[in-house]
Amino acid sequence: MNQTVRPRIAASACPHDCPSTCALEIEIFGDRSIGRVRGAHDNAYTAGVICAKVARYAERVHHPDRLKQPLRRIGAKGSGQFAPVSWDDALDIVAEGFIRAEQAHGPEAVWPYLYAGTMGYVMRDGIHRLRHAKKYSGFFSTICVNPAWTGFIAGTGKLAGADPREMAKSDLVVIWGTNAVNTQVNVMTHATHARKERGAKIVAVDIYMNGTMRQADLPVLIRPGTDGALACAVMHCLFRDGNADWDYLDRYTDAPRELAEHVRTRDPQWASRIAGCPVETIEAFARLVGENKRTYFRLGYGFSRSRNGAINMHAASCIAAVTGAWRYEGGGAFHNNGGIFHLDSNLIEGTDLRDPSVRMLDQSRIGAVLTGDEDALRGGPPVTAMLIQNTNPVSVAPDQETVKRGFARDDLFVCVHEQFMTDTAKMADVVLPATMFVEHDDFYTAGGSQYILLGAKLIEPPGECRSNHQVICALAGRLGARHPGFAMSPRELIDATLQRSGWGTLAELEAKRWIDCQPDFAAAHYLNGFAYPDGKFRFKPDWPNVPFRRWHRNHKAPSVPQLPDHWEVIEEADTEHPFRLATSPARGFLNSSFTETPTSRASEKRPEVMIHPEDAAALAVTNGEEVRLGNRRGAVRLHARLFEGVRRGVLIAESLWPNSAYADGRGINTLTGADPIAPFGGAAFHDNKVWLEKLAN
Ligand SMILES: Nc1nc2c(c(=O)[nH]1)N[C@H]1C(S)=C(S)[C@@H](COP(=O)(O)OP(=O)(O)OC[C@H]3O[C@@H](n4cnc5c(=O)[nH]c(N)nc54)[C@H](O)[C@@H]3O)O[C@H]1N2
Ligand SMILES: Nc1nc2c(c(=O)[nH]1)N[C@H]1C(S)=C(S)[C@@H](COP(=O)(O)OP(=O)(O)OC[C@H]3O[C@@H](n4cnc5c(=O)[nH]c(N)nc54)[C@H](O)[C@@H]3O)O[C@H]1N2
Ligand code: SF4
Ligand SMILES: [Mo]
Repeated sequence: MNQTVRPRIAASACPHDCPSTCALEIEIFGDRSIGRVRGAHDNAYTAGVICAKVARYAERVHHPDRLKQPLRRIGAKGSGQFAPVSWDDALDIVAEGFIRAEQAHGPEAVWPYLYAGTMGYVMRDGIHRLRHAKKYSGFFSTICVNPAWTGFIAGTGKLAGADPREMAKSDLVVIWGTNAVNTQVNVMTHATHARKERGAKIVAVDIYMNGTMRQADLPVLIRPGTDGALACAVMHCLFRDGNADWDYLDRYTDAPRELAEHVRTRDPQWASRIAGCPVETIEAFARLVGENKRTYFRLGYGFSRSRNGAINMHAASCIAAVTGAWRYEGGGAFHNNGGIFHLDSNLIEGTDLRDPSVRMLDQSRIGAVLTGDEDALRGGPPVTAMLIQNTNPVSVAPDQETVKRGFARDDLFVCVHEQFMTDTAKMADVVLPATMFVEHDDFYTAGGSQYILLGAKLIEPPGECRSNHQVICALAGRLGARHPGFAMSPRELIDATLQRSGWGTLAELEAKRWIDCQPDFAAAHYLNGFAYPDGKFRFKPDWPNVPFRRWHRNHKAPSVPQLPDHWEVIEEADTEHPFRLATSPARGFLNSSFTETPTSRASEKRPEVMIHPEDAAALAVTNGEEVRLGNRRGAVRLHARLFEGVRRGVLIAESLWPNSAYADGRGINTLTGADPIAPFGGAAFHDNKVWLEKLAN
């Protein structure tokens, strides 16, 4: 790249699966190169700040290892032996593979599998149009948001909350179960603004002293999976100390007296025994919440990734209703804004072609699905063909040994469309090279703020890379799939979708760069009532009927506690497995993305597990020593890092390294389970019991 040439600056949006969805400004050189990436200053949420890994995006776009031509497998499955092939031949092979599967077992034998490598609507969701048109097996998305969204909606009735920018106007910001310093820097921008401008306090609730906890005025360090107990004790104190807003409770909530009675026995002593944090810390937390009506609860995903995660999310969200914090600017709760954008997704997803009788397969249970588990297959045919876009399940999915056994099947035909030769691409029969966000047109909505943003094509892709949309439309042609969306360009799809959804035109979005979709104060704070027919917040949700993904009940409704509580369904440690392991996100990576960029790899160094020095001493493990972690699902080898900031009995492995970065090729998800989280599924990535041993040498 010739840095003496002055670049032009182009607007874009970060495509990654991160709540922030930052508004970007990107240096463009000619029609093939990008330079530095910065956060847009005039975007009120991004406010000029982005994370380091995306600031260095040129490393990823211009990475020498990018896939640049279609490949066909020539060695054994997983051997990594591929030969180049033309696009036409590659697409023919894929279409033939799908037709063969359909002829043998019916269309449900084909399973299109996706996730959020790009959050762009056109590129991420177009694969649904193909599956609806062909009646391929459905994709029940559970791996990330399911427990958290269900838990939040259980209370409010809707996935939306107080304007995230209001954090800057709060007197107390509670950052609960999200390591915002790593995973969404902008939360810290607004929370620290409140601290500077108003003397606001920051409370963080987490299971280790991560970067966010270290910045908090009051870090509340608890045992994994015990947030329900903490929330109950905080509510106990609020009722006890006269800090409950009874006028608000009577007007806006369903069962306040039952709740008050229920938490009367759940005092800080009770919670301290379960959650492990001192009674004084719980009292101090409750006092801060009680004394500051403008308390903003920023509830993250982390604490929902336990077997009781949906219940715990709901319990935490109840606190704001007890104090009536919702009444005040800078007060209330927020998790995600998915409920405010009301997009008409039909042209992109082909929802008009959806046949509700087609089975839905659980994303998180991909291992069970591919190894023929009858329950996972829901009584239907085996899966014998897959198209995979924007995801890397051989690394990111739980129960990795089972996933690997599934992908190793010789009777399974797999096409992976990717930017890099990932753990999943290595298992494919056909690998197709994909564009990156600066190389195609798309639009985005932000989960953690309130914008619709445009990310237009800015440069030409390298080699023969093609976008997801191009691949889906080319396959649709070969497979005889029909829908108006297949004949439209990405720009036409964006324009038509915006217009149908009431958000203007593409030309308008292009001129403005983003649309601020923030509902007004009364709506965002539910001052006209919560989103249930009676307008009341639910302390006592009707769990099986929480208004989320009503169209698909994948799991038998388990008996979930009716009121907020500590639900004892987590994988508690036992004598054989004395440790609890969480696999929290690493700062330099984004799931398995950026594990290929040199500066991210350098910042993360190597796969490590954090352990308390006294636990390490008891096992005679020294700092930096290689150890083995295991449970009934398998074992992994990685290096111990002694750290006072984890609790005794808890281990933290900031993930997700590629499997090849581990001594024996087994990644951290070897240890995580795929049994669904109640009530609607999900993966309990931070809820694992394990043993730890020194390597025998
Ligand atoms: N740098 C970076 N950024 C990312 C990602 C990444 O991998 N790396 N991933 C992206 C994605 S896909 C998502 S969904 C978001 C997720 O972002 P977050 O909302 O931050 O959720 P998690 O990343 O799962 O975990 C956040 C924190 O929850 C803690 N935690 C785990 N179990 C418990 C518990 O039982 N109780 C409490 N109180 N805390 C617990 C973890 O230790 C961690 O510090 O981040 C996105 N941003
Ligand atoms: N142990 C553990 N496991 C976890 C988690 C955890 O906290 N701990 N977090 C979980 C969570 S929250 C999530 S969301 C999942 C995420 O898991 P994934 O959705 O698999 O996310 P990534 O690992 O980022 O992989 C996305 C892939 O998409 C590719 N990609 C990006 N853009 C495009 C595109 O436009 N076209 C195509 N064809 N490909 C593209 C990237 O190169 C990358 O390889 O992981 C889960 N796994
Ligand atoms: S903070 Fe999140 S949205 Fe913003 S640039 Fe980084 S990964 Fe993208
Ligand atoms: Mo996620």
